[in-house]
This record gives sequence, C-alpha cells and structure tokens, in this order.
Amino acid sequence: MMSPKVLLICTPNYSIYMLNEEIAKIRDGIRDFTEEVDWRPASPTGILYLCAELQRENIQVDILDLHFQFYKCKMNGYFLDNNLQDFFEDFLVKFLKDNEPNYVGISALFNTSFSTARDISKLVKSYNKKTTVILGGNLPTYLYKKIFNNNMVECDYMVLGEGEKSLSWLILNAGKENIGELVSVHPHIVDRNSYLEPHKKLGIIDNLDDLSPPAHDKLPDLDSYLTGSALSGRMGTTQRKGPEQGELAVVLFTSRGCPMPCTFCASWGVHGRDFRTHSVEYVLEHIEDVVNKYDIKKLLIEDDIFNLSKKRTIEFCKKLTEKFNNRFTIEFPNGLACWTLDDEVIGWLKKAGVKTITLGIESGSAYVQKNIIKKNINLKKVASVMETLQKYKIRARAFFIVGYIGETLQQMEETIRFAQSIDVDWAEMKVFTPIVGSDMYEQAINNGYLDPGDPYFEEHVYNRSNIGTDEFTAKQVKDVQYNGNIRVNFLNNRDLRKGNYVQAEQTFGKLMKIYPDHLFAHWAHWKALMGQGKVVKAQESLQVIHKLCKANTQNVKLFEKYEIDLPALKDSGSSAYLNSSKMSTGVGAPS
Ligand code: B12
Ligand code: SF4
Repeated sequence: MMSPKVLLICTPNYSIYMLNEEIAKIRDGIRDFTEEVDWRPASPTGILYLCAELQRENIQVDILDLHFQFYKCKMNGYFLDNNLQDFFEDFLVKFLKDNEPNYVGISALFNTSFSTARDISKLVKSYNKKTTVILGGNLPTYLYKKIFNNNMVECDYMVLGEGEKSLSWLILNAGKENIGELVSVHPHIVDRNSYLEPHKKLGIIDNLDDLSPPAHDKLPDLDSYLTGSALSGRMGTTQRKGPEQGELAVVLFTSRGCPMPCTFCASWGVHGRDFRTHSVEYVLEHIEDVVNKYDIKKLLIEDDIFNLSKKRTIEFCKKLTEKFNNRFTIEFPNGLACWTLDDEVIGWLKKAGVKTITLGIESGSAYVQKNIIKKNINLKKVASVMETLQKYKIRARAFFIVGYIGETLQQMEETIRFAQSIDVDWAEMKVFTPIVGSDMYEQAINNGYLDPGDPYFEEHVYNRSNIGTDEFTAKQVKDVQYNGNIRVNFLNNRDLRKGNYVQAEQTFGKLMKIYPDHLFAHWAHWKALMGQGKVVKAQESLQVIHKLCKANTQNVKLFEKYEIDLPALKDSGSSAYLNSSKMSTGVGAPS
C-alpha cells in the first residue's frame, strides 16, 4: 500500500468575518491605524512538532500555512482583484489538487479562528469527501462536544491536547478495518461515535525529551516569519528580506504547562497544570542543530513560564553560555514571571544574551491581582525587578490587560498609572478577550456577557473590546486601552523622556514601517529626530504628519484630544491647525 500523505493546515488566526473585513478595507483604501490588528505571521510551532513526529514514523507530510499566505496576499496586492473565495480556491484547493493528501489535519488554536476552521474543513471535504479531516488545537480540545453535537466543523476526528503521539497513532491505524473500535477506546482522540465517552481526556506528553524537535525545515519560507512583539516592533524577527529585516531567529520551547491559576488564561487546558521540562541537554542539542542548519543568531523562547524555577533558569543560562559563548540574543515573547527574577537570575540572563525582558504583569491594581485574575503578583516586587533590569541595562517590556470581568474603570486607570510609574520601556496594553477554556470565559457566559447562541464567536477578536459588564461598556474599555497605549508608549515614552533619542528613532521608525499611518508613531519619530538635531529628516517627518492630518480629520481630533500642537511646515504655510510649537503632553519639547 502507498504511504499515506498528510497535509497540516495552519488556519488564519482571525475569523472569516475579520478576513472579509480586511479585504474590504484593502479594496476601499481605508487605513484606520486605531483599528489595526497585527497580521504578521508567527512560526506555527505546534504544527512543526506534529510534523517532526510524523516524519519519525516515515509518514509523508506537508504544511500549508494559510495565515502566512493571507498575510502575503494582503501585502502584495492580491486582494485588490480577488476575494476570500478566490484566495481559498487559489491557495487551498489548488494545493489539494496538486498534492492529493489522504489526511488533512487542521490546527485551530484560537476561538477567533472558529469560522475559518469551519470553512476550511468544508472546502477540503467538498474537494474530496474521502479525505479524512482531523482537527486539533485549543479550540477542539475545549469544544469538541459542542462541535460534534452541532455539526459545526466537517471533521472525522478531533485530537485533545498535545497531539504528537495521538496524530501519528491515528495516521498509522486509520486504514485498519476496526479503526472505529480502536478510536473509541483511545483516551485522546474522539470521533462522532465516541465523543461522549467519559474516558476521553487531554493528551499530555509526560517526557518531553521523547519528542522529535520541531521540524523548522518544513516551513517553506522560514526567512519570512516574525514572532513576538516588543518595543513597538516585533522583537523577534526571522525576516532576512523586506522591511523588518533582521537576524534569523528560531522559536523554542524548553518546557510546557503552567501551574499558575490566572483566571483569564486558557493555556493549561491544552498543556495542563504540571510544569514539564525538556532537559537542558536536549534543548542545547536542538539549538546546535538549528545553528548548523540556518546560522541562527536569536532564540525566541515561548514557554508559558520559562523561569518558574530559579535553579533551572540559571542552569540553562550557564550551559548555553558555556556551549555557545555570546552567540545569541534571547527573547521571551510570552513574558517571564517576575517573582523569581532577582539580581542573580537577571545577571545570568544578561550573560546568556538577554537584552529585553518582558514581564507578564497583567494589572497594576493590587485588588485585581488578588481577587480578579488571581495571579496575585506583588506589585512592589515588580518595581524592584525593574530597577535591577535597569542596573543590567536590560530593556523592559510588560504585558497589561484591561477590561477583566469585575474590574472597574478606576482599576484600569490604576494599571495605566502603574505602567507609567515603573518606567517601563514599552507596555503591551491589551483588551481582555474571553478565551474559551479560561475561568473568565465561564464567568462571561454565566453572567450573560457572551451570547451562548453565538456559535462562532466572530466578534471576539483579539485586542478589540468584546464585552461590556456591569462596570463598563465595550466601547469604554477600548477607549481606556487606546488611551493607555498612547499615554504610556508615545506621549510619555521612556526613551523620549530620558533623551535616548537614537533608540526612540529606531523604535518608532520600525513601528512606522508596520503601521505607516500611525499618527503617534510619526509624532514620536519626529521628536526623536529633533532631539538629535536631525532637522532635515525631522522636517520630512513633520510633512508626513501634516499629510496625515489633512487626509483624515480624525487625526486632527486626536492631536486636539491630547493637546499636541506642532510647528507649521517650513515654507509651506499650509496648515492652519498645526501652527505652534507648544508641547503640552507631559513630554518636554526636545532641545
Ligand atoms: C505562539 C502563540 C501565538 C502565535 C502563533 C500561533 C501559531 N500559529 O502557532 C500568535 C502570535 C499568532 C498568537 C496569537 C494569539 N493567541 Co496565542 N499563543 C501562542 C502560544 C504562546 C504558543 C503556541 C505554541 O506554539 N505552543 C506550543 C505547541 C507545542 O502547542 P500548540 O500550538 O498548542 O500545539 C499542540 C496542540 O494544540 C495540538 N495541535 C495543534 N494543532 C493541531 C492540529 C492537529 C491536526 C492536531 C492533531 C493537533 C494539534 O498538538 C500540538 C503539539 O502538541 C500559546 C500558548 C501555549 N503555551 O501554547 C498561545 C495561545 C495558543 N494563544 C492564545 C490566544 C488566545 C491567542 C490570541 C487570540 C490572543 C491572545 N489573547 O493571546 C491571538 C490569536 C490571533 C488573533 N486572532 O489575534 C491562547 C489560545 C486559547 C484559545 N482557546 O483560544 C493560548 C493557549 C494562550 C493563552 N493565554 O491561553 N498566539
Ligand atoms: S497567564 Fe502565564 S502565568 Fe498565568 S496561567 Fe497563563 S501561562 Fe501561567
């Protein structure tokens, strides 16, 4: 018998509704920077792990990253003449025709991509109904009963939890006559006949060193992936061509699982509450391999809670430095726990190549920490960690979320003030999204803040306000988040305040490339140029700001709201509005 062919599909991260909305915006030429979401592709590492395990069993496997493809099409003008249907026809159906896979595995990590997974599975089945469709990731792990109950996705199997071993098992056994019986007793795979069996549960890999390292070489365009955002740009970039050109980076996991009880987080639902680690030797071997293959200079460690153990963190840093000297820049796009960060640990991280640290702080209100999100971080400790980071000249970025269920507008304001008070280099201010699987998602349902009859959660888009509660409306929370971002990261930007104009020029220059219409990025860039006395370049920057204000009255209103007055353009005499040099934003005018 021919060896089976498997195709693993990475779904676009957004819903069908969002994909269509984006295409409509591209066609209409609408560019509202205040509403932009991040489309840039990140390495689909879960799929790469699955691939590696299938390859170990000599199973032929391909990857189709439709998020990456959508992004590419968005950037190259494809959508000026094509719609979403054309996109799926050109990139999915064509792939199916060219490759005729027997099994299609669809990765659905997010509830925001529910409808996307639904439409992709429909297309796969309508192309060839004999193709076996398998769904895996966070979404089916939490919602498999609902999905099968309501026939929401056309799939034959769903895999619960970590899928490496289960998927290989399924492909190796799917051809057997008694596959139905075998699946019914399998603990981590469900089909239509067995999904209500009580023994079905999360698949967890006990010994992570049993796994083959992720098959990075299966990504057709490794150079173009971007991962993790920091200091306004993506901090990790694997892009060697194009606007965000940088050093080639690789995404790594050194552990899985997190024992913390944060009520807004759903990660434990797939990876469990037990903190499991790869041995340091395993990780170093994997690093050596990717260094040899791709000349990697940057490591993006995406563990949920890399530094849970102080001892292990130091051991990792020591051994990495012994083996590779100062070869790497290391980043932790998911954030580090602040309670195990002390002088000794930070010193070792610095030696190993960490230049920026992200702290998962989440709220600047002690009440919210303790009673609402239950992360219960000691905020005083955060301030002292920040001081130590500054001592080691490590830049600091922090995650904050506003709009938790039960939170008041006053507590959200506390978060913004806290972010300012700790002198953070960049604050990632996000709006709370009820993530299926988290405690707070249940609270949202139980309080009637989410409509249980809304099956696809289309509107629950990352970083857009999704729910109102008794304390705030969705619009209010979005305004708080927007306002916090502008106040902390732009108007009171630490680099501008401290006169680090070179760094500020870099940061905002990067941001302008990603969001060319971002008014405040241009404004901050202009200030950074003025601070360095780069008058000619600053004038060019000012010109762009004037253009943006002319093109869109919303921009004028934004400047008015934050009481920003800019000088008129030299010799232009063009703008009645922008005619003074007064800066009344809390940021002193550059000398
Ligand atoms: C990297 C990452 C991203 C990346 C890229 C994801 C990608 N394409 O792989 C990006 C930046 C796009 C991203 C964005 C978001 N993310 Co995110 N992300 C992660 C993160 C940190 C790591 C993912 C990862 O590689 N994990 C390691 C691998 C081994 O695990 P895995 O991906 O889950 O894959 C395993 C299983 O799920 C399963 N599996 C996965 N696919 C398939 C397919 C088949 C066929 C099978 C059989 C099995 C299977 O087997 C895999 C191997 O064990 C996770 C946290 C985490 N620890 O997983 C959050 C996580 C997945 N993200 C999450 C969320 C919510 C988001 C966002 C919605 C926003 C947010 N609040 O963070 C956005 C969504 C995008 C959007 N619409 O804006 C949630 C998902 C929860 C949920 N129920 O939806 C997680 C779990 C974090 C959390 N706090 O709860 N994210
Ligand atoms: S938010 Fe971070 S620390 Fe909290 S449970 Fe999730 S992974 Fe763990």
